[in-house]
Amino acid sequence: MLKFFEFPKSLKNTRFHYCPGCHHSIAHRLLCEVIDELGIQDKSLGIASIGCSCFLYFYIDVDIVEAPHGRACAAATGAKRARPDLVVFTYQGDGDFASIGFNESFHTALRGEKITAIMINNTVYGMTGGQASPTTVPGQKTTTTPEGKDPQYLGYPPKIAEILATLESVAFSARVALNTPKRIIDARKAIKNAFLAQINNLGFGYVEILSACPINWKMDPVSANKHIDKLTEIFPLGIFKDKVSESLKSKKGD
Ligand SMILES: Cc1ncc(C[n+]2csc(CCOP(=O)(O)OP(=O)(O)O)c2C)c(N)n1
Ligand code: SF4
Repeated sequence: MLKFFEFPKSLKNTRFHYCPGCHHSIAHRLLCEVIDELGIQDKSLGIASIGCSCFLYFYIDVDIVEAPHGRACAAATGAKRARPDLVVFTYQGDGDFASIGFNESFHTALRGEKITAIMINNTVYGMTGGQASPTTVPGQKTTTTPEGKDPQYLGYPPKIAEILATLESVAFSARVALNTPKRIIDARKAIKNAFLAQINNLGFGYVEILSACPINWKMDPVSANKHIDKLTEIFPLGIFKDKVSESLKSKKGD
């Protein structure tokens, strides 16, 4: 019988602690599907961060190190330099990657470390109760912006995928979303290419995933999914840098 669907080998068969409608769990599954497809379970090292996904090791059956408070990319740098044979990835929220950890994240990309970084952008600090993060959008109500975020006071949200794409050392940079089946398929391809950037020694690989946080957005899961469409007006989906496809094309032309 032809099998279309199976439980990923590298995803642990356990219940997620995430809130109903949270996209972290979809992102975990896609990550595991890619790890399985590339056959890298035994040589993958994940670096977990602070935030709702800090218990990554409960769910993903690869070696995982915890490097909270924005230090995931720095820890990944050390691990990859010490063990270049490993496939090293970080899994971070926007609060972790783009706020407390922006310095580490940016400079790791700037140095072109051969790692893969996945950033879950849900526009808030989810774990701590929905405070504003740099990616909180203008007008968004959070626990620290109860009247709605005023960008004149707190700044406009940074477009991290586009910013990183400007760096020579970045081999792959994309922004994806998980609120429709087509977008989930595209997200999977982007995650795979961000790993191939590392595996083929091309440079830093980055995927930003627009993710629903229904509980802190104070929405039901369906409305939160629809809200992602609004977010794409501020954070456009797309592939902003892709040396992976370029290198595959040039290899075919050889
Ligand atoms: C030194 C320090 N700074 C900040 C915090 C608070 N803190 C815990 S999780 C977190 C960020 C979580 O937000 P995000 O990275 O967006 O992940 P999410 O929970 O939304 O998935 C922060 C700032 C802390 N615990 N310790
Ligand atoms: S608080 Fe938000 S990010 Fe955290 S588990 Fe709940 S829905 Fe997901």
